[in-house]
Amino acid sequence: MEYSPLQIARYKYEPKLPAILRKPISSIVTKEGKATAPAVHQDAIKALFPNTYGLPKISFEAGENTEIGTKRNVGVILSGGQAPGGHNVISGLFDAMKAANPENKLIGFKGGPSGILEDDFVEITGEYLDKFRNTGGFDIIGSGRTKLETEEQFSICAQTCRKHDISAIVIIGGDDSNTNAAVLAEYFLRTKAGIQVIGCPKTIDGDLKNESIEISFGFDTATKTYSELIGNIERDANSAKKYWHFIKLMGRSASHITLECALETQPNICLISEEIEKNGTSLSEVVQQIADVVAQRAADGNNFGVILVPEGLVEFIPEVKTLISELNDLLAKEAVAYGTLSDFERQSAFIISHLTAKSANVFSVLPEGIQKQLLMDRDPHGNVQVSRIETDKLLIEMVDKRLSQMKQAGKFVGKFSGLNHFFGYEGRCAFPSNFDADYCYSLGYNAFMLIAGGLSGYLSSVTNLGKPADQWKAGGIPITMMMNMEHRHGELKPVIKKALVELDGAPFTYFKEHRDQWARHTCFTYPGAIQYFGPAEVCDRTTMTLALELKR
Ligand code: FBP
Repeated sequence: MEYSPLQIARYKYEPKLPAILRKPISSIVTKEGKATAPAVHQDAIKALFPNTYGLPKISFEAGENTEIGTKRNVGVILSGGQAPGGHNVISGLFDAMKAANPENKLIGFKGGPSGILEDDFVEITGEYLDKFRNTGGFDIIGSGRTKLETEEQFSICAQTCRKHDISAIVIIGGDDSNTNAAVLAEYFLRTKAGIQVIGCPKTIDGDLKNESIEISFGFDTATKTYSELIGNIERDANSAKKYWHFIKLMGRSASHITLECALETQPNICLISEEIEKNGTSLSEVVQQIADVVAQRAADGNNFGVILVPEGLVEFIPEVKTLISELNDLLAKEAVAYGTLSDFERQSAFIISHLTAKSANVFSVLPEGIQKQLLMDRDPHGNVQVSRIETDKLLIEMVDKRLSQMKQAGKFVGKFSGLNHFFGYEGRCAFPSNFDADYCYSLGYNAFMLIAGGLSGYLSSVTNLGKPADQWKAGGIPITMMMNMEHRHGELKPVIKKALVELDGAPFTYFKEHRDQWARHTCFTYPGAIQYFGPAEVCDRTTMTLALELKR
């Protein structure tokens, strides 16, 4: 196998740990904080999690740890979409396990949660792991979107663990996977299975965060990768001065990625879904707002610009949101009848005849390509696959039409030529930035410390991230503390609350204060590529979102 020079250099990188975790492993002990409780719905959550409700927060301190050397086998699962740094979580976990007892074994379940159900595994040895240290991707064991949620699945998990003599599982995933980790932890305690469960906060989307989790891993690298590309496009736009670039960015529901990229690159327009929903802005109004900026810049002689669009936008535009929810119900209820329709003309007529008049109207005016995308299969969680809806193209088409009308009315004198881009998969497997490499390694190392402390139902937590790594604080947060009850597919369920962009938060406030200036003038900034070697102020810099949030 051939390795690139950067790969070889990154294998040698030594991730930084918080000071407490740099001590000899047998001289670190857990310290219990105060008992915790979720912010809302305490009674309902307590009833569902009698064994893991109200657990204390955990930190670490110096002390003699006589239990750490107990021989353990641990299982690890990567769940959901790729995020840079996953390999380092596994490296940190492995190194802590081996430091505690060289006989400890790490079993990686392959292809996501289905790996544990099908007992598809690989033993992670030092030699196997070394090819993945500090590199992007999840290819060390693969990932998947199977949900671990039924008692039958939990019982199979217990059987697989017993077969390998596994006493703890680490689940590396987003909000849904960690919710399921908490349910699994509760099941193992209730059935006295003797298996601990620890979660790690992963997702490029940045929507798994709260007071105790400052950032999910992967957000830092993914946004830096997209910002580099956006900056390059801005420079091209400013050089050629002839295109309007519409750039759709991943992030499913939340607009954190789009907002961070806007803070880094200062585009002319950046749409934030959460604001559009709050203001009840219609699709037609969004189009008008964009057309107005294009017209203003054209009046100044600038027939070019850059617009950032979050991939989840359509789900936040009120009339499209209602349409999607009607379509979800309709496609579920009428699956059989709908399945017999052979071509799009018939499918579309069937859909229109079953929607409310308002939604039928919204559906009818959408371009056929978008109509088809809205009817595509849902993901295993029942969500529309927003990454496959070409909102960028939709907006270009609609803005173009609106500008033609404005031209006729003498309100637009200029040219409009739109180009579309979608950045998503480009950033999910990038070499982790130093921040993500260090953060992930710490999360994994820390996950083992929680296991060694006999804990279950906890999320590995590393905070104080605005400071250099040696000042980071390591610990564990009971997952039940982050839960609330939400309606999911018609049922009230305990879930970790998804963190959307807060419109009174520091990152959005900063953006709001500057966006008018960025719209009219050309204030592009060019972040350039992620730097892995060089001065700390360049290489270890975290996101503006985190910096602004932690400054408050
Ligand atoms: P997770 O929530 O599992 O971390 O995945 C995030 C994400 O990258 C979203 O931004 C995107 O909408 C989705 O995954 C794409 O899913 P897929 O990888 O299945 O195409």
